[in-house]
Amino acid sequence: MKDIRKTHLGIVSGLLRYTTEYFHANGFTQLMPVILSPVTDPLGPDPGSTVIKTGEVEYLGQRLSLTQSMILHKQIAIREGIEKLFIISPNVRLEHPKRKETGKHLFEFSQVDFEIAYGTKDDVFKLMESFVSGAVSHMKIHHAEELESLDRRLPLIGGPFKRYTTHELKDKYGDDWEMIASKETTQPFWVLDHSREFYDKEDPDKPGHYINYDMIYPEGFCEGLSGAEREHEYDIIIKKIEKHGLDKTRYGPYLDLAKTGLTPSAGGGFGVERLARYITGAKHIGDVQLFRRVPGEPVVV
Ligand code: ASN
Repeated sequence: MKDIRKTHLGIVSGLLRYTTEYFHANGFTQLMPVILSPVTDPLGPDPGSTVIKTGEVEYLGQRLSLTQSMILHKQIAIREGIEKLFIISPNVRLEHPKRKETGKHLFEFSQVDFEIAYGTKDDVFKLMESFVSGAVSHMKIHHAEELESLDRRLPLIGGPFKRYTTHELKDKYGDDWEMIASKETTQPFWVLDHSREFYDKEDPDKPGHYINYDMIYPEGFCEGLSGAEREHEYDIIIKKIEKHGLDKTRYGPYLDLAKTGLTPSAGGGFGVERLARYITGAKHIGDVQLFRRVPGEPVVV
């Protein structure tokens, strides 16, 4: 194996260890992932998405989807009474081959998905600002030689991160706001108010605005986390599913539970490989995977 590949994998391993310890130390229960389920994240509507189709398996007469994210399962777990949870979960998103060029897309990756019962966006911001700042300093101390061999001079970071809205960044930088704003800074930042999936909460005081957020890595590494405060009221969820033109029958088991009451929560998820790419400075995200899953590249093993 090439030395550089080994170095990347050593850093991924260090990040997994740091992540697991961080969430445990903060009182989160680690859950096992599910890979097949009748319900999964619709990942939209999102005009920017290039997911071609949802992976599906027919098994004993049931149509099961491959997990695109565990968001709906997180809401169900919170409803079951688990107050703070996280999962390192394989996500399959069958992206268009043109995504190979972005350097940040994979069609199979691992997401650290977490959720906090009765949490707010500020709880998530605090948790993640301390997580990312801690990850950077941890890696600089404990993986100094590897970072040196990659010639990665990783700037230290600290919270609180700046907060913007999608609207102000679009007005300032145009449609390519994410890349331009990311390249202009050495510090991660938050971008609030994205019009997207039904499970992200619409601001009751400002219809058409959303209490959701992305965390953007600096230096051109772009989006690393997305999350939100959640819709938990059945009537609102149904209205949004209808408005988005989604097939209600695909969400049957989730909706049955929502009808009997979901618990308010907030959370988010970040890709392990995107975090590793930012830490290592890898040119392409596929370089931090041992078994590459890059859209448009044949799968070797
Ligand atoms: N994990 C994200 C969340 O918690 C959802 C996603 O990955 N699409 O909101």
